[in-house]
Formats: sequence, C-alpha cells, structure tokens
Amino acid sequence: MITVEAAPFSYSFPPDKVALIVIDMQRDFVEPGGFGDTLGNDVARLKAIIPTVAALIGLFREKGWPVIHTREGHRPDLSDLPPAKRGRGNPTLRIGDEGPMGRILIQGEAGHAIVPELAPVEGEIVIDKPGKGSFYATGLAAHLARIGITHLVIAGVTTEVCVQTTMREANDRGFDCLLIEDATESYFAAFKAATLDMIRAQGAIVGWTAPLAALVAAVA
Ligand code: TIU
Repeated sequence: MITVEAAPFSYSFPPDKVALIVIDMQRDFVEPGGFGDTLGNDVARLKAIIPTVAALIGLFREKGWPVIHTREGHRPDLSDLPPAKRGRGNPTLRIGDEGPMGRILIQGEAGHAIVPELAPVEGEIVIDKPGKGSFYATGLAAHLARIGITHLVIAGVTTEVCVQTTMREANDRGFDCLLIEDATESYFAAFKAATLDMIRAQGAIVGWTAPLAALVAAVA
C-alpha cells in the first residue's frame, strides 16, 4: 500500500489497483469561445491548472498506472442531448450551435478535443459522456471492473460540476477516491473551496483531497 498525507486523514491505495481519471480537460471548457465561455465564465482560471494536471498524468505514466480521460459532449444529431440540458442557462450559444471552435460541445469538433498539452497517448482510454458524471451512460464502470481498479485519483474540471458528480458516482460504486486539489478548478473560487470541504467532511463521506506534492512525496 502507498499512503498519502491527505485530508481529512491519510489515504492509502494499492499501486496495482489505482487509476487516474482526468475529467473534461477540453478546449470547450478551458479556451475562449467554448462552452464554458458561452455560459459567461472566465476560462483563464481553468487554463492555469494545465501544468499541474500534466505533471500528475506524467507521474501515472512513469509508474505505468492507468490514465483515463473523459470528455463531455454530444452526438452531432443531438440524440443524446436532453432538451432540458440544451435549454438550461442563458448562454450566448447553445449546445450544438456553431461557435469559433466548431459546434459547441459536439463530438468531433475542435472545441470537444482535450487540450493538446494533456492529449491522451496510445493505450489510454477516453470516455465520452453525455452528462456531468463519468459513469452515467458510459462504459467506465465496466472498464474499471475489467482492469481491477478499486482506487481512483481524480483531476480535471470543473470541481463542483463534473468532478464532484463523478466522485460521488464513484464513491457510491465502492471506489476510494482522492481528488488532487491543485489539479482541479472551478470558474468560481468559492465553489471549489466548498466542494473540497463537503467531499472530505464527515470523515471523508465522499473521499479524500490532497495537493499533488503529497502524492508525489508518497510515491517517491
Ligand atoms: N459549467 C461547468 O462548470 N461545468 C460543466 O458544464 N461541465 C464540467 O464540469 N465538465
């Protein structure tokens, strides 16, 4: 077992049963003109974590531990887009509309791609998901079962939306989850802080959090 100094108490994982999930580090959330921007958000906050997420991915690749990427998005015919989701918010462009990086949040468009700095390499699984959680309507649970994973290290955006939803889904499925504090970000600083607090409250009711440095120190 490897033990990380985490909050609310130490997090231990068997190195042969851990995987990293990098959530939705896509141009649509991180770059101007994408989905996040059309919702009225300042995307610069999210772009700032790219080097830390890259270092985390690098650590997993160096160890030979699985790296799984997710992308939020919809089929070009919008058949997997609930009208309720398309209608939500008051965006300048809606999901499926033509934007500066192609159709907003649509598979295959430029904006749907993972940012080049964090691009998946051969052998890394990419999970395409129509919702905020990574387990809903995807093959993620079956994939994790197939490769024998019990512990998940989690990174990506945004902390209180797709990251938290995924972490709660994973926790209910029996995974022990560690969220890397400086490898996740929200458009809202207060929402990130609140999410970290609520995840680790009540004796890690949803999971643990730790900075990347604590994980690096633990595996050294
Ligand atoms: N809007 C927002 O904060 N997030 C999302 O819509 N998706 C993800 O978190 N990936």
